[in-house]
Amino acid sequence: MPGPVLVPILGDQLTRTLASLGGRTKADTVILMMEVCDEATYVRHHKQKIVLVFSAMRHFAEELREAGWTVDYVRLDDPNNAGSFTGELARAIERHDPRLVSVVEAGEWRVRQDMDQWADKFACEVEILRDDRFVCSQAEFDDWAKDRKELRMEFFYREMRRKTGLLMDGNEPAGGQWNYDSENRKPPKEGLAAPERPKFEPDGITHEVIDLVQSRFGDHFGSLERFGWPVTRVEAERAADAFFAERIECFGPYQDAMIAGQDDLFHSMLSTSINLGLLDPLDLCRRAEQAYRDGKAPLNSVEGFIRQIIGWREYVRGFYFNQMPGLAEANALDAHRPLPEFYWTGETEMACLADCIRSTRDNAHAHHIQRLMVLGNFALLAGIEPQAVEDWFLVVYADAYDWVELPNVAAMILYADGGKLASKPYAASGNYINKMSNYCSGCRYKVSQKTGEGACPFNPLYWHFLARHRDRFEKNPRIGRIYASWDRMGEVKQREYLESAAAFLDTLEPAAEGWARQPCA
Ligand code: FAD
Ligand code: DLZ
Ligand code: SF4
Repeated sequence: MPGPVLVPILGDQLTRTLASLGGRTKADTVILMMEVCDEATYVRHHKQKIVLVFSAMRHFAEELREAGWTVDYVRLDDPNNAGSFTGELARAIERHDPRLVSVVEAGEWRVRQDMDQWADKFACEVEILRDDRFVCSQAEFDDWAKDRKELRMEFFYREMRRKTGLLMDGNEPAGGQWNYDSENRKPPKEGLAAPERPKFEPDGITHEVIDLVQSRFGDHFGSLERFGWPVTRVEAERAADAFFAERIECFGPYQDAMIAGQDDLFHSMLSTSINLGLLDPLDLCRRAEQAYRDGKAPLNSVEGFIRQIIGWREYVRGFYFNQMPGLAEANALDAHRPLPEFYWTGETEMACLADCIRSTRDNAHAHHIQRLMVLGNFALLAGIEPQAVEDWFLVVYADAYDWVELPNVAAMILYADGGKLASKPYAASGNYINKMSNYCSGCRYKVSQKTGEGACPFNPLYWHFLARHRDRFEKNPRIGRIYASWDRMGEVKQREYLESAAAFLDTLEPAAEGWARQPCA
């Protein structure tokens, strides 16, 4: 008798329609799911992320078993646990003697490298299938990218709109424009409040995982108290229903707004579920379009939401595999300052950073504009070493996977790729944060003060950044003109800016070693 087909399903592949399950018969298939120490500790993930992934994996295994599949589930506390995907696959091959291992390509470069060795390592046949949960295949992205001097999301996004037919009226974009971003930059008005998103009470499975994570990874960053992420498809669907019913209308206009203490605002908070595979991104886009077609949501909100998914999400994934492995080492701006300690402790008098780090610690989440224009902007202006910033972003967010975190951090916020992904760095002074948030009114620094003791640190840091990278950005069509303002200031004012920035940078305590990475115990 030939052995069964062995189907390994990784922690971010929790999708019933996964390509490796297509056309399989239940009697002839063993599904392998593995909790392994390597994955829990290649960076010291936020505790909520480990709970989320393990709990979602255990619930998914239950769901598959209830549907009649045979699932071989290896728990982290199995005394024989080999600690790695490859080690566990070797043990499973001994147990089941499969005729074929069929697996969907891993989302992370690191794991893909290991997976590529499996065919040589093991005696049985190994097939690696394309992850068809993305609209754009890698071959298609590479083909789109190959003769372009610059890769720009906007043009890629239009291709994806045409390909999916989303928000298309024939050959034309719905409403006559491709992009309604100019309507999506409203500052938060006084009293603006978003409805609370649903939180999901931990059940028995989640509680068991919480205990495991407390005992094995209790010293990792972050708090578990507020854990309320969807861990099943049903919960994730409920979270999506609530977004479409209550928050999508304001999603667009207030996409860039920030309010102290209001951690979610009108964001969907669906990235953890999409990235795990609990929600189908294309299906969410179709629901968003339907809301627009039914007159239940405005076009600027719906187009903005769809652009984040079939635009940015697809684009960064294509970009990641197109640029790896070099992207992980890139440091075009030659930035070498260590990550400040306050990124881990939240202990800073800068109210904007303190609030974003508090939300990150409590929720394993911060919304896009907090990641981009506060946490990211500071790291860019202060010249923090890209690899340290990348590690931080990979550790702290429940939705973080290398394929999506790295392009956003290295290329979008730090310009470490030298401008392949974005046409300019997202550098901003305190003015921007003041306009888009209520942070500055509660800050010990004065946003209107440009230099000297008490000035908002973003103000001198902004000019310090531009001055030190003048050679690179002076000819940039999108920000080059700013140097005329710098030149008009005159030497005395310029020196004040540079000295204020340098004095502030001198006060930054570098983070202790070992926050982000430690070997598997
Ligand atoms: P919404 O604001 O509701 O957006 C809807 C969906 O669009 C998101 O769920 C997400 O799937 C997608 N999306 C939006 N922006 C992006 C983007 N720039 N790249 C890819 N997908 C996007 N997203 C991650 O999923 N994982 C990460 O590790 C991650 N790291 C980031 C790091 C930085 C420095 C920045 C600037 C952005 C990062 N993002 C990351 C993108 C974005 O911030 C999150 O997807 C978003 O905050 C998740 O919250 P939400 O579901 O409420 O998103
Ligand atoms: C993030 C994560 C964690 C913490 N643990 C596991 C695990 O034990 N087993 C597993 O299959 N997946 C885990 N994951 C998600 C993986 O890191 C993710 O599937 C791969 O990195 C994608 O290449
Ligand atoms: Fe942040 Fe500066 Fe505003 Fe303080 S004054 S909250 S540091 S932008």
